[in-house]
Amino acid sequence: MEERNLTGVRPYHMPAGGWGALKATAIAIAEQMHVAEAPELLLRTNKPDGFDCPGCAWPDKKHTSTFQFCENGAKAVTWEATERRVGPEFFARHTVTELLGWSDHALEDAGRLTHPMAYDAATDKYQPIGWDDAYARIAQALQAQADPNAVDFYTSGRASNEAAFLFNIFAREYGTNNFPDCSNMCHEPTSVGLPKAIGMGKGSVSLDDFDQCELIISIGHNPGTNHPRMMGTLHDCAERGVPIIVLNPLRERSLERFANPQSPTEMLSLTSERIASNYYQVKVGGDASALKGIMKALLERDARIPGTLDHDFIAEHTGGFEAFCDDLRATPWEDLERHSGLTRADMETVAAAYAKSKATIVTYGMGITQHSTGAHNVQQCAALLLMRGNIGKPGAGICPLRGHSNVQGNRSVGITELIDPVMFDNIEKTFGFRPPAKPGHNAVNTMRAISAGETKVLVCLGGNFAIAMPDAERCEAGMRGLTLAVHLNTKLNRSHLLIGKDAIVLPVLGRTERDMQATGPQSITVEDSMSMVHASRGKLEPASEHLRSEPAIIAGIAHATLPASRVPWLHLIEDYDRIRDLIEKIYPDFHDYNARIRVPGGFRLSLPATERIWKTASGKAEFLIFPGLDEDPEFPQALKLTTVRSHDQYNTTIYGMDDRYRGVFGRRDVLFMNADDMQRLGLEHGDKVEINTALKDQTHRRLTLTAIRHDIAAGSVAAYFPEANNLCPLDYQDPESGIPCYKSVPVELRKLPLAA
Ligand SMILES: Nc1nc2c(c(=O)[nH]1)N[C@H]1C(S)=C(S)[C@@H](COP(=O)(O)OP(=O)(O)OC[C@H]3O[C@@H](n4cnc5c(=O)[nH]c(N)nc54)[C@H](O)[C@@H]3O)O[C@H]1N2
Ligand SMILES: Nc1nc2c(c(=O)[nH]1)N[C@H]1C(S)=C(S)[C@@H](COP(=O)(O)OP(=O)(O)OC[C@H]3O[C@@H](n4cnc5c(=O)[nH]c(N)nc54)[C@H](O)[C@@H]3O)O[C@H]1N2
Ligand SMILES: [Mo]
Repeated sequence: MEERNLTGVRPYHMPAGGWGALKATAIAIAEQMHVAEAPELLLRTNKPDGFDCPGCAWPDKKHTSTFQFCENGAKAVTWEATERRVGPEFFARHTVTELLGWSDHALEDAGRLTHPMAYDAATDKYQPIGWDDAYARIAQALQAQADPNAVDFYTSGRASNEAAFLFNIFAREYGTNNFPDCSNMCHEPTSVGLPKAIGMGKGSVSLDDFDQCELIISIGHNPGTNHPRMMGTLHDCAERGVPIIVLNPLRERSLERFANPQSPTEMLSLTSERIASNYYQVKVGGDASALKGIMKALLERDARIPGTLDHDFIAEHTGGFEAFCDDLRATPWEDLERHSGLTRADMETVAAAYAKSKATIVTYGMGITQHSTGAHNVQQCAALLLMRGNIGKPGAGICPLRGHSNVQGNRSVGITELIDPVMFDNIEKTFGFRPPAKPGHNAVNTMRAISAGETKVLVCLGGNFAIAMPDAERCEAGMRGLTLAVHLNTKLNRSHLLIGKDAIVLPVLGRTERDMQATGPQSITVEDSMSMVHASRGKLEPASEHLRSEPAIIAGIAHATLPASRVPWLHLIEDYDRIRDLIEKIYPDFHDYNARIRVPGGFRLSLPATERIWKTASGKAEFLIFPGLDEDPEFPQALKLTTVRSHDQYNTTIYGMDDRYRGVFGRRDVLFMNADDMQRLGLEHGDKVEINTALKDQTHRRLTLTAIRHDIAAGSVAAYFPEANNLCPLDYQDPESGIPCYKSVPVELRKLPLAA
């Protein structure tokens, strides 16, 4: 049949990267700022005396590399350094109701926030407010709460260590452990699942390990878009002949072929490097089965070829191996094939490649974590590595790809809703108060409490909480019940417009900007995906003279709210070294903090598993069994919806409407589908479909999109986040880690007439 010609949908056959990426960077710069200023700005990214790129948490070698070209890093930087401004005149022109009709792209594209603004119900507009008045209004609302647990403190992962630490101490002194954060939607399964397996909730590899590895297994991440600087590393490994095995339901172009914009030869000769040696299109939600199949094949191989498994390592360093093997043996191949979508031969091929490699890295992203089995999935990755002793040796290990550029650091300085007795003891010793004994809310529990009317005040250190969360309609209704929402942000977003009784938006300095305090310009510090902590210093003139730094705003609110506080808030922000001295007292791993961040490249936090010290209950690394194979045993026939990022977005920030490498241009209203599934359901390329969640929980969730044929595993469909968040149920989460299942929602489709 003749293929329908669809506007803005055409296949992309070029390698990722290359001149296309260079052109896209030039356009991004030209749209947002004076082209003459851009090179200087971009050259300061990720330099020892420059600022940390807000784009992603991938590290830089010794943080001293020459300029690393990165299209999406440039977008993140120029989006912040834009010349457009959203000030009092802007708000005078637009009511909140009118702004609610704008797209997410249009809201942020309007420019940088310049003044503190407070909502005025009479005019339905945000009106300017002075900083002290804003602090007083917030303090009054906080002091009015009979129960401090009626307040929630949300952190998005761009905040610096200094800001996150002050936020932590402020909220705990105020009297709550309610710390929802973006990590609850991102790598919580790593933070919760990995410690039980290897005694720490962070990655074990460093960049040097990538120089020495013999095999990379890459699962559920899209680095060409989300960690573009990682492409340079993968490209180098591929060039060295290292096999790269990919498990991903979508054929992501950058994982197939990549032209390195860093390489003059490739750029001039229009050549590129193959990235994946083997690409397996696992079903959405099929990773645990695929990993179990690979491990089962490995076990069977070990019976034939002794030495396949590292029995010495297993005996000396691990527990639970026998029971783990019994489970693998008892799991039939047919089940593993059906649930993973891979054949037994595929899984045996991966096992054979793995058995050949003396040093293997498993690297993964949201395709592994955002599932009802997220923590188990992470543990299966760890088990695969443990079978051949691939943790705690050069060239090997586990490499979770963190999201926001400092999401890992926020956790290291205490952003957690859980009770941490050591931290609480140190807080008591240092500040003379003890945080409350009751655990607080994570992100999902916060949204539940908001929609139940139990949370009255929400204070957000960055981010776009209500839009990033599942169940958009429920979140919106909940936000409208708040007494007060406070948002510290660089740009206007939809969460600011979901107003209850009162709302205050406070404009913050970005990473790129100079942060001047009483003792002079300040540096902040961040931690990358590989636990390296280093300083970041912005140099640009701030977007407005009214901006304040995140630490200064938190200190201002704390000072106003807690007049009898034992913390010298205003003294601390005069010189951020003073904040770091306190961080070191609460978290001894940061010892000699101020001295060590002054060394170019910074320092690495301790990672016991890298030295084969296992901080688990048993003192050994543990093989943990994943019971059962299906995430949603109730819905074996349903299609599984996964929600993904386009190439032109940063989470809820939509830079533009293209998704170049997936061949989608100028639109985001598509549902990626497998050709056989379309045929089975009587759908044609370009048909409109109504998507309904198959979960039976009394809520009718639906969305209309255009179905397009795409190279995606059978039984799996994909749509863009955040448009599809309405289809993700808030209560559908991993029981272990609490993460919402953004990457595996059972859905049913209904064909609509084209005119619908
Ligand atoms: N430019 C840019 N950079 C970013 C971000 C951004 O939005 N834009 N976001 C930042 C943040 S906060 C994060 S957390 C990271 C996110 O980085 P990624 O983890 O790369 O994020 P996603 O786009 O959500 O999707 C990841 C990949 O998972 C695959 N996938 C989907 N479902 C499954 C599954 O069930 N199994 C497997 N194996 N794969 C699956 C998808 O096909 C896709 O290739 O990136 C960070 N960096
Ligand atoms: N369906 C679905 N939903 C998802 C996901 C998914 O894959 N699928 N991914 C989840 C993940 S991994 C994450 S991390 C969350 C993201 O959730 P969030 O972190 O809450 O959201 P962002 O979109 O990153 O936040 C964007 C806002 O950050 C502000 N901002 C930017 N830079 C700064 C800064 O330096 N300081 C301050 N204070 N503000 C700043 C801007 O005002 C901008 O509007 O979304 C989650 N939601
Ligand atoms: Mo994330």
